[in-house]
Amino acid sequence: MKTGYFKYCVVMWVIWVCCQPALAVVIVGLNGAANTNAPADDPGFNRIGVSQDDLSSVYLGNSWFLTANHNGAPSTVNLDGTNYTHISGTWVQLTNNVGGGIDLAMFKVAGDMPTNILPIRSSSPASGNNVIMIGNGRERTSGLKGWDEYWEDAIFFGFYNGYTYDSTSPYDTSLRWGSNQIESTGLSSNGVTCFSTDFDDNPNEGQATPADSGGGVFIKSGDTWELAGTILYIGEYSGQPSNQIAAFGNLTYMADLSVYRDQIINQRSVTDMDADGISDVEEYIADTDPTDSNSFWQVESQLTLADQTFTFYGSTIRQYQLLYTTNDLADPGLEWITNGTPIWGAGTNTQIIVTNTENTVFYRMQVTLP
Ligand SMILES: [Ca+2]
Ligand SMILES: [Ca+2]
Ligand SMILES: [Ca+2]
Repeated sequence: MKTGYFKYCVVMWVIWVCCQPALAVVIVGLNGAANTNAPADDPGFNRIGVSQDDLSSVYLGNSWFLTANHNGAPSTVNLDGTNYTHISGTWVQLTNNVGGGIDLAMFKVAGDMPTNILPIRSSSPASGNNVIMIGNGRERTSGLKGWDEYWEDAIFFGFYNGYTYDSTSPYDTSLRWGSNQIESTGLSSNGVTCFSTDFDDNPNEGQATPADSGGGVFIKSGDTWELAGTILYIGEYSGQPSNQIAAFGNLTYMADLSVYRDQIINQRSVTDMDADGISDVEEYIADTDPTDSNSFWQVESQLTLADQTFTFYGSTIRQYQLLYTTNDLADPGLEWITNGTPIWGAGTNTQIIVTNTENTVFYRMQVTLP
């Protein structure tokens, strides 16, 4: 068996076993299209993010996502029906115990995110543990098929059996869950500590397919579902047509997140990556660099008898609104009033000039996403 390495990775294959009628309760049809809604005992179906390129990730909390490093940084992520923008510069590759980069990465998005924090498993799972894997992988298109030992279509009984992926371009993908049991633990794949599952002909059994990389693997501990793994690679048979078939006996490799748990939790707690006092989300709104402590938004003002001139670096993709008040700043009824309409930033020396007719007036500048 060889270990395939795919720059995209998982659809969950749903297996129908016709001699077990009880399975009809959980499997909707023969075409593999089921399991696109959360299972009754939901480990976190709505925590799986889908990038603009249909790649998978998991929302950890505090605006941070975890994914496969080989997915690359997304521009947007859809989570539970809402699109969020990746905050440029927040992509962080995780490392092994000697500081080398591994195939896991975290990134942050802007927007009003769910506040609950996803529990991460603290110990390596054991062989036989039940898992639920969820990813936005490629659809399967065939019913159960058989191939001979040369991977030609079998006439009667297959030497290999399984399903073919959707081969249209662009590929169809779906967010889907599948179940499985852990086969092996303590594996090292591309320098990542992994565990694996084996694709068997069982109801709801899942196997990763392209675009599932970065998807989540959950294990229930007591009453709590914990994130235990990140889907990374597929193991195919030697000679198997690469990246086209999910055959029984194929493997899915998942990063064992208990090994990287401290690193993930530390990164998830970061709100101001460059420690310049301006949070990453505020820097995104101001279009400044969240990884450069010398980059943050500030306004200079110049007062003359007639005019006030406010000068600042204004991003050309952000708008700026001056507000003022004649209240005392300690006034509980303090009210900020807009001065004119928002202007677009114009780079260095963006200016707003006002002619003041008040005895006492306070100003405030606001930067907004257009
Ligand atoms: Ca299995
Ligand atoms: Ca900052
Ligand atoms: Ca900064």
